[in-house]
Amino acid sequence: MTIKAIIFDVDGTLADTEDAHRISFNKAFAENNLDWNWDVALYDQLLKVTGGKERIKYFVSDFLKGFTKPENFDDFVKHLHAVKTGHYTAMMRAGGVPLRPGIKQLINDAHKAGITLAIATTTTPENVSALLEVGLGKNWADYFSANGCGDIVPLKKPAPDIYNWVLHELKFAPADCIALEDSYNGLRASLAAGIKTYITTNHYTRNQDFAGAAAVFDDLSNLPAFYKAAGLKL
Ligand code: XBP
Ligand code: MG
Repeated sequence: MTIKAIIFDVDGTLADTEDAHRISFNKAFAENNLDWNWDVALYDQLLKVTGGKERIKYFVSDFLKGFTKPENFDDFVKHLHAVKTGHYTAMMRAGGVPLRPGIKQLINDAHKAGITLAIATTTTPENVSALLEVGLGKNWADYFSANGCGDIVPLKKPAPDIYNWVLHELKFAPADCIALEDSYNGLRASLAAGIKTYITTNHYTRNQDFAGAAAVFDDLSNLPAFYKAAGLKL
């Protein structure tokens, strides 16, 4: 099969961003006089739910005892998440998180070879721009033919919605594409969309279940090994 497109997950795949997210959530909680603190061990559990707003609701429902939800709970969560996103994008713009090993080279090699590139993520569009403006430069969007982020689909990963949205945008069949992911939720989503998927792990996802993945790598520091496994002639 000739690969026509590579679809990239963002958090944990393009860059190891989850602790920057975690720190940004904690800043937003403190600023709103909430004594909530998501340490690494708790955040590892909360990552079971994708999407920042959904994750806050999961925390309130399944981890908090005795918290009285404010009346307009949805607006309360949206506000917390907007404050969090402000902190996260500021961290990214301050050069907070570099792209993971091999990612920039892969994007350049594939783009030069005429392979279509796309993004499929549950994170917020502002977060993608802030990360990639630093990682790939201000014209970062020129590399990508589709940028599937956050709330544009009804269901976030592990649902396949964001990958199906990207396939529709690209007008490619699943068999024309490969996906690059970091997590169980991400893999479930891309496989449910019928897309052959390669995994690069990180400290949050390394012990997750990657059954069904085409291959699992620690990272892409050995690009030739990835190109060989994926059948990419770059
Ligand atoms: C990972 C996520 C996101 C981030 C937080 O997305 O699940 O929710 O943890 O970002 P990806 P938001 O699909 O790129 O791995 O607060 O913007 O959701
Ligand atoms: Mg991810």
